[in-house]
Amino acid sequence: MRTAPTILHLDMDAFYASVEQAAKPSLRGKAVIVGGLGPRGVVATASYEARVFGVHSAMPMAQARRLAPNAAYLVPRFGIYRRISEQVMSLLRGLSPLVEPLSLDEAFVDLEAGGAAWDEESARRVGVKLRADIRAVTGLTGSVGLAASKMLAKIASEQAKPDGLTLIRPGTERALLGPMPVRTLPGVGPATGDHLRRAGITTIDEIAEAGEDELVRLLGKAHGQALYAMALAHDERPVVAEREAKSVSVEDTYDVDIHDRLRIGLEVQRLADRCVRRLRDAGLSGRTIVLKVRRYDFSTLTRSETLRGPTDDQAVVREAAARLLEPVDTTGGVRLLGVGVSGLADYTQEDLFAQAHLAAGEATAEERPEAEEPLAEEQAAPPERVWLAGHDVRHGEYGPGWVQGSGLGRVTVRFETPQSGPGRVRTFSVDDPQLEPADPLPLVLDVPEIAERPAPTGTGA
Ligand code: DCP
Ligand code: MG
Repeated sequence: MRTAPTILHLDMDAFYASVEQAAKPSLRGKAVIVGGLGPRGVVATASYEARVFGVHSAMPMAQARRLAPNAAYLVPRFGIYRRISEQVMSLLRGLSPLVEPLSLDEAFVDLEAGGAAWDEESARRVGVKLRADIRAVTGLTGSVGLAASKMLAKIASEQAKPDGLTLIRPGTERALLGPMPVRTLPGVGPATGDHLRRAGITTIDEIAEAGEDELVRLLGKAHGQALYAMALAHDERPVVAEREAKSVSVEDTYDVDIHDRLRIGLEVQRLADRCVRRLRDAGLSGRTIVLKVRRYDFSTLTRSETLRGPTDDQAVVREAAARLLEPVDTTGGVRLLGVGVSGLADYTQEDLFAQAHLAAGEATAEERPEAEEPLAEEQAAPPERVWLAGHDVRHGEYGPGWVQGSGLGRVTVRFETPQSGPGRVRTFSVDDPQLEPADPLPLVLDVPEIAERPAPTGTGA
């Protein structure tokens, strides 16, 4: 393991919710919950003000509404999240060629590979400047962890949250990890956590004390050994640049919404077959099967299932896709279906034990609420316009604003912009000819030029 804390982990704070607060002045300092607002909706994220009420990612929206009835509930605006993510990732790439994004708001950077840092002091300097640059360019805050390994860098950024920086000095890792709960380690999700607890192991020290043999007995060879090594703070995983999520997917948009459940099932089978052909043509196989369903109201749902091992088997993909479709409510009709197979999941993100014990028949379907912006063609003359809470609009007389809510033929709009003060609300008829959907406004107007690399303030020697 390297001897300097030159692996950086960045994670934006309450990402979707922070974007919404930056865009909508009236929501700053307030409880904001972003996610699927339909009956089966799930929380994507909650602002820190909303977390006080116990609301968190992946919680059913109905439960969130009970816990925080006065919060603002918004549908995600993926377009702007992606744009801001690109700005952040490009700042990271200015630091090093070795940038490994894990999601829209999270990445590892190998600072040593880029020559940006070589010791504790230079690493800290880079981290401090990065946070300031992110703020200047995006208007948002991100937390930074610095350590000598990926695992510790990620734990550090978690500790730094929100809006902070934590550096873990090489040599202090064991003492720091020891008292922490086992769930802190990458690859330990609820299933592994429960399993270890039943064996009397709740802290990382207790993993180390149990010894490798015991861990292997409890969790199997690969995972037992991996977990034991992590408990001793051994983590040699390199930062891998642009780990291209190897995935193949196909989708179809239908001219007329499909209502017939049987037909939907057949379409999913057809897409599964096409997806497998593409997979084989590319010489690939994957472990995660993904089903995408966009309903009549543009609400989009992605469900996935991870298999025990990678597959390019048509029957396996077909069956998994059918299983994923089973619980999906398609009353009202669907306008788009998609099937995909994606490559290996990063083990820092998943529960190793749950995965290992997942037979093809036991799905741990993970649902992510999505409400993607309707495609241009789909926007053409919908019979009745849908005004999604949080989405951008423009009114001929009052200018730019966002949908605060709609129902009973009315839509309420708050007229404010990222640069204005909190604005006022007005109510219109849903078919008011003056009101139209609009593009998101930039959060920062004059984005400063950031030097590609920090000015050298010392020698690399
Ligand atoms: N996300 C999601 N569904 C989840 C988890 C996350 O849609 N189950 C989305 C919304 C988050 C974004 O991904 O804003 C980033 O996820 P994080 O886990 O980093 O959570 P946040 O950035 O929201 O909060 P934190 O400050 O804890 O990082
Ligand atoms: Mg985050």
